[in-house]
Amino acid sequence: MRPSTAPLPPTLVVIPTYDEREALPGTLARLRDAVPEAHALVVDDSSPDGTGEWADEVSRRDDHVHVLHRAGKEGLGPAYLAGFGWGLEHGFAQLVEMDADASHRPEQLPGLLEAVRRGADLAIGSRWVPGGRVHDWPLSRLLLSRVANLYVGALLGLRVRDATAGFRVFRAELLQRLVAQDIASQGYCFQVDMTRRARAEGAVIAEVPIDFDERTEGASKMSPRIVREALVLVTFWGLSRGAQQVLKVLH
Ligand SMILES: Nc1nc2c(ncn2[C@@H]2O[C@H](COP(=O)(O)OP(=O)(O)OP(=O)(O)O)[C@@H](O)[C@H]2O)c(=O)[nH]1
Ligand SMILES: [Mg+2]
Repeated sequence: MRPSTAPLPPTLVVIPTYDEREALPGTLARLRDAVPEAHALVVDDSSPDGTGEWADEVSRRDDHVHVLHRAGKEGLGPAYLAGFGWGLEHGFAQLVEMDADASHRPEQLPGLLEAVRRGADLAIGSRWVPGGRVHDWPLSRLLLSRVANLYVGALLGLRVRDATAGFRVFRAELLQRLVAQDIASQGYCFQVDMTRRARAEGAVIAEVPIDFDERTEGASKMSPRIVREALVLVTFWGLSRGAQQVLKVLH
């Protein structure tokens, strides 16, 4: 897909961080090069390693970089919701989710933005559509992501190959409707939850193939607790969906 030359609608890239002092500088520099018109909002949960203070310093010399400080580590979902709230208040027309650890290539953001320009309300950078790739993941992580996505697909019928993906662009109008709902999920299933709610809103969802790189700096925040939360919530959502379908047939 060739990116358009039309001016970019006001765009905010929300980057949640917890102890990303090593990884964030490279990611931010690549983002500023790849899409210079876009603004970045670092949402830092008081990282002990000084990520937030470093981002403050950058924001003083770059008016396209902003920082939101939160009191403590509360998980990915609440950090994104805080960042989205800030972005919607400041009038951005599209809001991007991107990890700080360079697993998502900022150079591939124009492809996602182009999908929104062509009509998608939500563009998902997908590892599991043709052309999508994961580099340097151990077999265990590959299996976890594949199995999780097959499970989500079977239970929730989202018609999305990579429902746990964290590289996304939302049109502000859609996001406004989603954040008005009560979203409690914190870890991975936050992404599934947003996808499920976007489908329920009748949103146009596009999956764009991406290259996903294993992080080379800093430590993963993935934990058994996050996997458990996803398993329990996805199963619960699947059962409620099944029950609703049965009720519909009976009426
Ligand atoms: N603000 C905030 N950011 C978080 C929190 N947990 C994770 N993050 C950030 O969310 C992004 C994704 O987290 P990762 O640790 O890379 O998790 P992951 O990509 O699922 O796991 P890996 O593939 O192992 O890296 C990174 O930018 C993290 O710094 C949190 O509790 N608060
Ligand atoms: Mg990561």
